[in-house]
Parts: sequence; C-alpha cells; structure tokens
Amino acid sequence: MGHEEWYSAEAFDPMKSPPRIALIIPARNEALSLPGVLEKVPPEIGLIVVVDNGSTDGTARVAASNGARVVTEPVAGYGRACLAGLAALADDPPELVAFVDADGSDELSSLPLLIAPVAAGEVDLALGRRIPAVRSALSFQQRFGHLLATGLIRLFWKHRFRDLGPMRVIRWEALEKLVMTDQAFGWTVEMQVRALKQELRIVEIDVPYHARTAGRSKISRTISGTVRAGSTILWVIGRELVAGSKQKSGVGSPAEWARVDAAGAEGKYTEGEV
Ligand SMILES: Nc1nc2c(ncn2[C@@H]2O[C@H](COP(=O)(O)OP(=O)(O)OP(=O)(O)O)[C@@H](O)[C@H]2O)c(=O)[nH]1
Ligand SMILES: [Mg+2]
Repeated sequence: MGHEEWYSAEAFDPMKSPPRIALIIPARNEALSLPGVLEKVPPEIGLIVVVDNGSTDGTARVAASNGARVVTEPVAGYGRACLAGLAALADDPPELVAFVDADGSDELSSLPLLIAPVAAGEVDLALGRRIPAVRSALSFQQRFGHLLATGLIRLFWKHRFRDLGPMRVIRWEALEKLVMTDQAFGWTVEMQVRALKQELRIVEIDVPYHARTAGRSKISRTISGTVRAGSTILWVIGRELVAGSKQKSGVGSPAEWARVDAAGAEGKYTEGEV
C-alpha cells in the first residue's frame, strides 16, 4: 500500500507532512464492542488493523464492514495478535504505531494526547495510564498485579511506571529496537522493560478507562486468566532481568516472523475481507 493512500492529514501542522500512524486492535470475540471502538478512532489514524485472534463470533466480518483492515491470527494470545498486526505492517511500515483494546475499555478520544508527543519527536513511547471512569473498570486483581509489577520494575530498573495499560503509541524505529517476542499477556510489560533497557524516551499520560462495553472478559475477570496473566508478567520481568541488556535489533522474534511470513504466503491473511 502506498504512502499517500493511507495517511491522514488532519490534526497536524499543515507545514509539515503528517506522520503515518497505524492502529493495531487485537480482538478475540469482540464483535459486539468493536463497532463502538472503530467509530471513535481519531482522524490522525491512517490505517486501522484489527487482528482477528481466532474469533468465532464474526469479529472479522464486523471489523471489515466497519472499514478496518483485517489480519487473521488463528492462535490465541494477546502478544501473538499484536505481532501478527506488526507483521502485516512491516512491508510498508508507518512512522508510528498505536495499540488499543477491542472491548471498548480504552478512551479513544484520548489517543491524540498520546500521539502528539511521539509525532512531535519529543518521546519514543507514550503510554496511557488508566484512570478508572468507574471503580469497577479495574478489578482488584488488576490493581494489585500492576502495583506488584511496576514495583518490581522500579526496584530492578529504577523507573516508576504507573500502569501496564493497553493503550500506547510508539515510533516504529523504536519498536524495532525492542524485538518484541511475548505471545501472551506479557506483551505490555515486555515492551515497557525493553523500552527502559533501550533508553527510549517514555511518557505516561492519564487516560480514562471504562468497563468493557460488551462481550466476555478473557483475562482479569476470570480466575484462570488472572493467574495466567499474573504469572506471565512476573515471568517476563524475571526473564528480562536474567537477559540483562542483550538485545538484537529488528521487529519481533525471528522465529515468529518466519511463522507469520509463512502464514502470509499461504494466503491466511485477509485484507478488508473475511
Ligand atoms: N485475553 C486475550 N485477549 C485477546 C486475545 N487476543 C486478542 N485479545 C484482545 O485483548 C483485549 C484484552 O482482553 P480482555 O478480555 O478485555 O481482558 P481484560 O481487559 O483483562 O478484561 P475486562 O476487564 O473484561 O476488559 C481485548 O480487546 C481482547 O479481545 C487473546 O488471545 N487473549
Ligand atoms: Mg479489557
């Protein structure tokens, strides 16, 4: 896809060419909440990629009919879905990549607040720090888990993060330095720890956070999801500690890329169709 075909010029300094920004939305059975999310995507976003992560409820059809490019990742896993979205962008990468969830929890109208400092070149990574709009938007397990994880990061890497929320914007070049590999719930913590190791410029910006608008929770409201997410986050922190500062460059793990490339070559990816 050519440059001029998909970037959006609104909301930026007309003297400068606006950055191309792609939004990746991992979605697993979110057909009910997805239309509300897609309708609120701000004009700065030039390309919306919904990664249909093994859904059985017509998520892909809903995404395509609401104007998103659909990438298919049949194997479940939050990180897997994000990696598949990035793989689909790699041929003609944008300058900036944003991530939000598909369940309606993120406040899309706040996304421009995260885009602005990255687009202006002031930071490499902007993270949304979730401020619950209603108390129930963040469960006790989530609050406790994030307090523990951010406490450990502070202990080991001397940086005080306030959250590990899903909404974030990162410069593509910075993302390449992180070599993201996590295939599950460790995605956000891996990105944040590796961003510290690579000395990226990071900002956290308060954003409202809602309860999911429809559909079923897969992580925080289920016992198995909470246990798996919590243990994965701790595992990633431990692994990053042991790995020290060694890191190759590139986007994603080479193994993962090979797999994703093969899937693409077999025509498993669909663009704008189901
Ligand atoms: N858990 C999970 N989520 C996935 C997967 N693939 C994509 N997702 C999306 O990742 C987002 C986060 O999952 P949620 O089920 O909302 O988890 P949560 O935010 O802890 O739970 P809620 O409090 O109910 O919102 C949603 O947009 C999912 O659709 C996957 O394999 N597992
Ligand atoms: Mg959610």
